[in-house]
Amino acid sequence: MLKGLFKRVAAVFTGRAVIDDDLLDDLEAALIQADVSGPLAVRLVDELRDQAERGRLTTPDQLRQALQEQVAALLRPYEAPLAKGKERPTVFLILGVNGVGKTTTIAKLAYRYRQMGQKVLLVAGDTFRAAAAEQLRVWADRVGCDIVSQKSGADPGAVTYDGIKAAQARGHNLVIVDTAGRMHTKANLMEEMRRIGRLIERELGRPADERLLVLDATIGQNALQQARVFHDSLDLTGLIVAKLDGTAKAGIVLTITQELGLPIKLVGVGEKLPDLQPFRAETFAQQMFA
Ligand SMILES: Nc1nc2c(ncn2[C@@H]2O[C@H](COP(=O)(O)OP(=O)(O)OP(=O)(O)O)[C@@H](O)[C@H]2O)c(=O)[nH]1
Ligand SMILES: [Mg+2]
Repeated sequence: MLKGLFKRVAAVFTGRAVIDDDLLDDLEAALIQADVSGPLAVRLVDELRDQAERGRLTTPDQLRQALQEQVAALLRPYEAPLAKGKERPTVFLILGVNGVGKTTTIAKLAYRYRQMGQKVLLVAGDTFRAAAAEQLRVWADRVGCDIVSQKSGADPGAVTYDGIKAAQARGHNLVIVDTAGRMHTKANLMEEMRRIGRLIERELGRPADERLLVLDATIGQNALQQARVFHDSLDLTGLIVAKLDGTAKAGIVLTITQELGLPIKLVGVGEKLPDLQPFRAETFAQQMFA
């Protein structure tokens, strides 16, 4: 169980005996500090105030319970399983800005599918950073899966092409394509990503089964803008929120799902291979006050 996801929100309740304006105002401020968007925080607290005025919530404890239920209800539509290609191989394209946790997440994903007995192939599509392919290879060895790479500076499209051809020839169930971290503000890098997306579509006869954006839960509001830009150019199928173990501002999860309508497919909760979990609205809401 993760702790402190909404540390400041949880703290608002300590030592409170009654529901009053002071408590509700502090709650609204704490939600915003936890990166819940302003309009959403206001809406949530207004609903709670309304319930309190009707006498349906009488203690701070009931208020906390009601908030937890609100959050679970808001997030429930955004739970979703990972897709499976209608033909082999299933292909996942993993995207995101620098350092958010893409490569680690890919290793965790590979580990997960290996545990299920699947034949997995990683594509070292980050040809930009010299050590990137090597980092992925170390993970592939640990997980016990295959990898396709080329020398650094190679065309990421060419590596991706090789990877798909290899998987088709050798019967892999799943191909996961790593990509270089890119700033969503750099149009040429986003165009390169779109090109890789088109190449996958051409080779598979369908788009990559998952186009997943990895977000760093610790960076706050900037994640929303990143998600918008990536979604506009690559028609994302979902999000992976990494580093959820290290944040007290998990409100960004609420903000992004409500604003973009994208499901959260997985959450990263640590640096080790098993530290990747399906996103569960109920669990997330419980963790708010853990
Ligand atoms: N605590 C924690 N750390 C994580 C998690 N996921 C990744 N990290 C750490 O974040 C750092 C960056 O991870 P990478 O996987 O290399 O990130 P990347 O997006 O591939 O980075 P670039 O390829 O440089 O763009 C590493 O130190 C990881 O161990 C997580 O869920 N929790
Ligand atoms: Mg990487």
